[in-house]
Amino acid sequence: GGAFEPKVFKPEFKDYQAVYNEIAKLLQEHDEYDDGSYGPVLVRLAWHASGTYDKESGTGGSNGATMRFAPESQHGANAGLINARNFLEPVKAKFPWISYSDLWILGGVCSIQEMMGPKIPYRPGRADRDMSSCTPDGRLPDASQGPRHVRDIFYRMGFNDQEIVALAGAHALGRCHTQNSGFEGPWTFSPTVLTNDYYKLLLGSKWQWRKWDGPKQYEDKETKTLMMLPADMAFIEDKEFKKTVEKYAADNDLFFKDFSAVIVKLFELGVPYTDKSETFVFKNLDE
Ligand code: CCH
Repeated sequence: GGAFEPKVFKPEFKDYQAVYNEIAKLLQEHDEYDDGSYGPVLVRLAWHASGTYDKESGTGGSNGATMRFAPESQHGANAGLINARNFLEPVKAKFPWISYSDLWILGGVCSIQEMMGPKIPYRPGRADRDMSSCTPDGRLPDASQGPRHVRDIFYRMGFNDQEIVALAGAHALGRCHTQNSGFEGPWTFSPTVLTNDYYKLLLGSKWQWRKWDGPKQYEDKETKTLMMLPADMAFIEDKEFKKTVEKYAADNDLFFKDFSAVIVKLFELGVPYTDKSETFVFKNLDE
């Protein structure tokens, strides 16, 4: 190039690994949140950024990070995700070259791996967009509904029944908060470690309606400390879904393999990759 050509910073694997390491370090440091980790809410941010995708129109998806803006930030489904977005702000300040859209997905990838989940291959290439690309309300699933609604929502993104059930295993992580969704409680006893426990509990526990003033949700009869949403129960009410629940309950390796594949697909919906896009597999902090 000529003497006056501006030097463009081209981030490589090591640069993205540095961002990963920074997020992982902050996850360890900020153990004051919820069950000791921001990991679950970071996974939820990456999912809600991606899950607005509509395959017919090609709109929505993680490319754009439009949840930074109203009206999308104010959609009921996104309540509480400000905590995840704020958590990542210091990372954005330290690595200003990464787009918010790539950063939010990297936050999800890092959290899954650091919460003992499988490797999640990561491809950067998302560009931030302005508020004119905000998606309409109603694209994310409604927890009070059943199998029909769950299928409508996930078929719109391009997923099949097996993939829908594999994605739902993420509810091994985190909890519901009355101040966000109205629902309350965790799905599993170890909400900061990814396992196939969600499926095991769906099949193995007795579920009854919780008696309370809040929205209709289930509690486990034995300890009354765990919960399921009506939309979670869809996976054992429906015969086709239930077959896949049984497979994952019996085989954690199979769940990890399928979960990794399907979450990569979710995170890449609508992202305009080129032939030159590289895929990175990050080292965990303790590797
Ligand atoms: Fe979810 N989820 N989710 N979910 N979700 C909630 C919390 C988490 C539904 C409803 C809810 C996926 C699918 C569905 C996470 C990951 C995924 C909450 C509580 C509701 C309600 C929010 C609150 O109160 O803070 C419904 C309905 C569906 C599908 O039908 C998928 C897919 C994923 C990821 C792959 C994670 C993680 C959480 C915990 C967040 C936290 O703050 O702990």
